[in-house]
Amino acid sequence: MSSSTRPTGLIANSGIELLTFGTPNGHKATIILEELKESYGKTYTYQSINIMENVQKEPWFTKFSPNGRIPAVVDHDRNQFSVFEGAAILSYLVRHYDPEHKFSFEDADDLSRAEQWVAWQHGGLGPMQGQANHFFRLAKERIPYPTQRYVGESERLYGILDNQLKDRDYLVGEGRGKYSIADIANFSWVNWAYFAGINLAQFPNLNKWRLKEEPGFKESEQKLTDLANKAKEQYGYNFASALKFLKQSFYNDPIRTDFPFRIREVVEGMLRRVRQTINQILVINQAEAEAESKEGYLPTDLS
Ligand SMILES: N[C@@H](CCC(=O)N[C@@H](CS)C(=O)NCC(=O)O)C(=O)O
Repeated sequence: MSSSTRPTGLIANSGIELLTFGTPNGHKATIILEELKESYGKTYTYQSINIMENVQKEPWFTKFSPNGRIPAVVDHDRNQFSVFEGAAILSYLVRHYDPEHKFSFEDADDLSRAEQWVAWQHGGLGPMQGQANHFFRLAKERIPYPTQRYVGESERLYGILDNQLKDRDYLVGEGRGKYSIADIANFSWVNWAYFAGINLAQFPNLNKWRLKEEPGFKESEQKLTDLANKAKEQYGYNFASALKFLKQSFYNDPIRTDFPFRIREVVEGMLRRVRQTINQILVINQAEAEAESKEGYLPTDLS
């Protein structure tokens, strides 16, 4: 990304300002803010904090998020009160801006259950799947022991989630459950299962789990597929040339973590991420990428 767009401080003076990036932890905050916008008209301002350019380590940012990680929110209407850590952000936003408990619960026991599943994601699923991402896909070396440990532990956790969703649509709430912050926290990670090498087909209840079945979702997905197929025909696309592109310009470049393998345009944040990624891909240094590939840096499954 060009340095002229690098954020240097807050940009809003009222409402919520979200400081985030297009990762699973980032999506948690974006999704709840999008839901509050849709339900209550609560708009928010966002800034994309490019974690590959270490914007999250700068003093102006760590003032709001001391751990130097995204996401963080700043509430300009409450004296710039700032919140870091996804779980705390979800709780803060529903406590202050979800008066009808649309994404949380009035009942103390259900509220506790929702908090338990958010905590479970925060302490288990997120960290373990994060490590699985690293060793399965991103590490410079393929090392079997940590790969099986973290992918395996993530799969165990998916099994727990799958079991909880047996006979219900959402993690918490009476009957088939009610969509809440518990689902938002966990969905954000399950949505990236493929990236950690986790095959969702093993988990039937998660496989069918959707954040929400938007009207027209399938139709719009089909439209995208049709467009892509037409484009392939038009340009004589073939799979081998795509692989070559990935090898040279993606897997061998530090920006590889941000490639949209599977674009689910659930929230605006994801759209931003896609645009950002396309910009990054355009500025790839081809020579460096080729040099790295000579050092045997490619994932073996793509060579
Ligand atoms: N427990 C935190 C984790 C936040 C986190 O790990 N953020 C990552 C992106 S997903 C980050 O900012 N990484 C950049 C870095 O570590 O410098 C949460 O759920 O919000």
